[in-house]
Amino acid sequence: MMSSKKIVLIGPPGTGKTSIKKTFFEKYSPISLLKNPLDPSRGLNSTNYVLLDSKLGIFDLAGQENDLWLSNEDKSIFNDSNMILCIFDINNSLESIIQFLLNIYQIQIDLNLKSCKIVAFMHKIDLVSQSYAKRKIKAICEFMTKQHPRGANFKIFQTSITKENYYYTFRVLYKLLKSIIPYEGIPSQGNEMAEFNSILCAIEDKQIYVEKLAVKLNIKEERLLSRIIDMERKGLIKSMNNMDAFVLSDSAYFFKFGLENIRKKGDLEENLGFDTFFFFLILNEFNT
Ligand SMILES: Nc1nc2c(ncn2[C@@H]2O[C@H](COP(=O)(O)OP(=O)(O)O)[C@@H](O)[C@H]2O)c(=O)[nH]1
Ligand SMILES: [Mg+2]
Repeated sequence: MMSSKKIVLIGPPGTGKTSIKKTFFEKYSPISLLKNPLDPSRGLNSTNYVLLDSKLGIFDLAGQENDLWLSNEDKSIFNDSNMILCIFDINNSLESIIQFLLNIYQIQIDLNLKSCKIVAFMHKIDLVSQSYAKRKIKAICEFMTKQHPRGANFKIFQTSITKENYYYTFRVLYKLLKSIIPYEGIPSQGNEMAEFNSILCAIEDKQIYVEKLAVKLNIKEERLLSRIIDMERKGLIKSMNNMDAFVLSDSAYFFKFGLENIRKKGDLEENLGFDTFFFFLILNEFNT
């Protein structure tokens, strides 16, 4: 039996809810999401994903209709949610962020969502200085813990889908996902995953030459090619015209960039990165 989990994404219009969902869960290019904004979403867009033995429903609530979701009639949208992820633009006003969070806490009480986690993302962190972000987050945390006692286990993160922040943001998501779905370590298909991981690590440029890479990894070209085709299916790689050349997808490239930076600094256990990669890889849209 698959367990079902529900995450609701909510926040003011234009904060990046749909971009986060599309790039991390569906491997859309973060570069094009940043360059060519999506049409503003309307209403409710829910998508089902499979993650290990769980079904994961992600409900993307369009910001334009917040008054509706937060009003009495439509609050039912939050029923049975395991997590409410409030996504703000770091430049949203402090007052509006706090008011929004208080509304969400009120919904949690009204609907008796006892085990539902409430998390805030201060998104587009790339647009501000670190000290600005730090001060703002401190102010929010102080309000939520001191002036508003229910917020004692309130969690808040700095996020962005830009190259410099992509890996960190996914790691935040990965930890949140792990906290709501049953997970007992990488399952048996882990060997295949390890192979994907070493392929990803071995790619030096954005371009991939199968022949060269096969030599480097000391595996047969045929085998490498079939792995690459699997990776393409997972959105990590894109093939060029005739299967001779491949490129990493933008999302995989950003992910790898962050992972390597952390490895360079030497403060990452090999396995931690692999675990994150594993989650990044296995998030698949579930077509019904
Ligand atoms: N600077 C910056 N812009 C972002 C980021 N994420 C999304 N955006 C932009 O924010 C705008 C709104 O994004 P969208 O996902 O449609 O927001 P939604 O209305 O909350 O679903 C788009 O122009 C995106 O390119 C980010 O991390 N940094
Ligand atoms: Mg949207």
